[in-house]
Amino acid sequence: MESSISTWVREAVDRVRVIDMHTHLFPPSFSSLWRSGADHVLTYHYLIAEAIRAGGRSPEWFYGLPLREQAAWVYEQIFARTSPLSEAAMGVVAIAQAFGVDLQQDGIEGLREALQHEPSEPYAERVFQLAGVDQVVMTNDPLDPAERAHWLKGDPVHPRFLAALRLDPFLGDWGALRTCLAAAGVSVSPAADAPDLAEVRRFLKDWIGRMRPVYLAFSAPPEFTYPSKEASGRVLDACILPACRSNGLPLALMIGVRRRVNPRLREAGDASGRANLAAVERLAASNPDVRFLVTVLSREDQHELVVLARKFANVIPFGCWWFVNTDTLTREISALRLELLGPTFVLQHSDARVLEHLVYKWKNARALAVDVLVHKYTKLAEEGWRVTRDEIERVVERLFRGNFLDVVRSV
Ligand code: RAT
Ligand code: ZN
Repeated sequence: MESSISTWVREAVDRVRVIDMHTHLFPPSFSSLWRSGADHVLTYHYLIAEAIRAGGRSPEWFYGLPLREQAAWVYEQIFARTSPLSEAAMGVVAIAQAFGVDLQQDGIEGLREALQHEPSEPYAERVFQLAGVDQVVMTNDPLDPAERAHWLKGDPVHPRFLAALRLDPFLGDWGALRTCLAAAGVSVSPAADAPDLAEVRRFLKDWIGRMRPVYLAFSAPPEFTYPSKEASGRVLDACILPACRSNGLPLALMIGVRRRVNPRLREAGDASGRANLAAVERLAASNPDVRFLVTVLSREDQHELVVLARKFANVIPFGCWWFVNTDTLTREISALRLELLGPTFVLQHSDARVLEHLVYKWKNARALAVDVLVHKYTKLAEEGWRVTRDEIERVVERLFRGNFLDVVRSV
């Protein structure tokens, strides 16, 4: 029985076509935002933080280099001078292997030759096939001028790329939001009063119509609280939640990020902190008609999130985010979720920033799913349950795609 279970799980996990519910990828038509190729793979911000630790140069020196030299320097620190043992470094090795590059022999030049830097639909297709991914959800910020320009020009969005309307500035400081809105041609007063909130609602309606997102989303610091009398609390209650309701869209919350604790590291300078999950509890309780996809950044919050999800069916935990997307912690978190929720969560998302990330992030997610599911199904068989191939396939399908599709379709 044990060997059939292991074969059935492996085969189901190998075969499943993933829906990746959170990435930072863009389609080839959004050319200025497209990221692929060896130099981008090597200058992933996860690796920049590690290379600067190892290499003893300042962030200012590093960011002063052109992209190719940054990549070569990261390669030198992490791959040439030591073993690439971190999660992100091993990811590069896995990408090289998938593209048939012997990194130890061919080095950075071998990787540059095998991976394509320019936007290209056939190349995107090849990477999606290599990773076994069907569709990815982007992170779409209507307040980012570069991104806005692509949408306003009406650049076509390839069907493999789904949109998600990302609203971080709407939950931040009202003054900063005013400045961003003004740059987008929307004028609101310092008061954040009823007419201002009506303007924000109009802006969201406009962008939901243009992007056709599958969900609305924001990331928040550990201090995120609900309800709140601050302008951000009013924006949430009077604009974002009503937009979710009227468009039948879920809201994704990513909580626990402390932005730029080391600003010199730029994108690599964010850290994590413990979230206030009582706020999520109040949000879920006061808005039973909205579904919340929730992920938390600190390891310490994972158990509390799962317990909360047991109490509120409109809370759906998703993925192992950023600093908890590691070999060790993804297994711990996914087993914990299965133990307390059954297969009613979204197993993983990639957070890919560079196209080829899909390859190693989903390879890792598949490996973790095999380990955790073989263990659980073996135990289930020992308890006397006649495990079938069919039920394994259905659970794998739910964890890698079906649960997410149910959330975005059924609200
Ligand atoms: O994982 C990351 O790359 C982070 O920089 C963030 O993008 C995070 O995932 C986010 O979406 O805020
Ligand atoms: Zn992200």
